[in-house]
Amino acid sequence: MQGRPESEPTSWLWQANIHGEKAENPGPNPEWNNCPHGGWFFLPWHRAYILCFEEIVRDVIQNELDGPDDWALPYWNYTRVTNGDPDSPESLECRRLPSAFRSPVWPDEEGDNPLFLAEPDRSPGAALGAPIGWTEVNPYKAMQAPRFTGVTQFGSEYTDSHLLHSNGQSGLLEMQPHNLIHGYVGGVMSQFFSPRDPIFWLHHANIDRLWAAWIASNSGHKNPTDADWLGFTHTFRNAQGNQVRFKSEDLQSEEALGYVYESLTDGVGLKPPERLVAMLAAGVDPPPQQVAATSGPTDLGPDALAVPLTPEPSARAEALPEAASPQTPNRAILTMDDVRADAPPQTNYRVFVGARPDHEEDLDPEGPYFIGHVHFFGAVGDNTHHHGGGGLTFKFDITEHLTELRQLGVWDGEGIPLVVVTPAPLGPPPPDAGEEARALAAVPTPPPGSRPRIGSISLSTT
Ligand SMILES: [Cu+2]
Repeated sequence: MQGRPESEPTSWLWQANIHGEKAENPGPNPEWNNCPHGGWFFLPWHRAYILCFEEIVRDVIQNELDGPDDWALPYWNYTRVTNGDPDSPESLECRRLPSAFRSPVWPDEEGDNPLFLAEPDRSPGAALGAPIGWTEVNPYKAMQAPRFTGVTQFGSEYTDSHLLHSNGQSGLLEMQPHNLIHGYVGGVMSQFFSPRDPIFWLHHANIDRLWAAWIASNSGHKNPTDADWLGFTHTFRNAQGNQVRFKSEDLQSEEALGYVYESLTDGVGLKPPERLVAMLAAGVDPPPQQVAATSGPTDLGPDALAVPLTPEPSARAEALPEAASPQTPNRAILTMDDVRADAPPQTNYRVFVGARPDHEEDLDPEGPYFIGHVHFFGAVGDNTHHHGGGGLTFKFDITEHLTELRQLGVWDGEGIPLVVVTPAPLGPPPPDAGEEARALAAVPTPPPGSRPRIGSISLSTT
């Protein structure tokens, strides 16, 4: 497929272009640049996408390589945990970019491995096999979501156009582990032409499996019943290069589509400590009042960065402590707007509120200060054709979080707690990695010129 010309629908590049083109000024092909993110078509669209890709690969394997006719696309089970311990050697192994993708040569030491990409097309950490942190992949919150539709639900909120790429907010599964795996692998995977990296397809097979697992795990878990979702048509190409169309309605059962997963119960998340209370903010009504904000963009680096927010002079001093009280229905919402980078930053970031940046114990993703993640998937370089020139938006409902900080006595309700942003650390590289590699992998460092940044940060109350 990689040897076929880009003009052929069954070529590697055409297939990747369906998701997103690499060109700065993409051409007018209506079948390209179609990936839907931050909306409720994310799951059905990607299911049909990997199904057609699998059919094309199987056709090559069968007819050109004389291989098995039951070849199937594998899934990368980075959410797998053995013995209930995310830090066991086996669990860590599952969260490394698989070794078949990290070696420049085939197992017989010959030739170029077509599954391999060199830096900077992948992050240094992923390239070395340093595992992504469990905190970044645990799908528990998504898998427990009672409904499909809604920002704080499994599959994102009502979406009127499938061409909504990133203006909307990702549903829980799309956010984690999906977006954070894109950010961990980095390089090509952090951009909309991510399917050029072969690991893309195994990543999405696992996301697809988790959708099937969510449906199978609870009879109350249902796909949308709205005609706008059910009736939406997704267009792809089959192994003969012909157009094939699927309605979301016809993409609800993997068995009906002719495939099953080895397991729908392996790697579906572990209950995190009770205090992980911050969540994506749903549509907020009435419109929130801003109580504090940054005055300019915040550039992120390799170190924990404290971002002070300046109080809004017109805001009532009691607005924030009122919201952070179990006795009032008011909410406190932290919003990060225009999150973007000029080149792949090769790391995800963790966000804390109320933490002391120089106290490592405060920067614990299971501690009371952690509120969530920011990533740069689809907001790298010139993405104007994808989301109107703006970067990504993240909203966190930190109401319960602030209430807990008051109860713990680390915030007195006066003043604005510090926002602290720090790169998400990776686990130890494989034992055979060199000393230099270990040092490199331990602290993810955005490459010079990548300039990951948050355009503005604001704190609002309802
Ligand atoms: Cu993806």
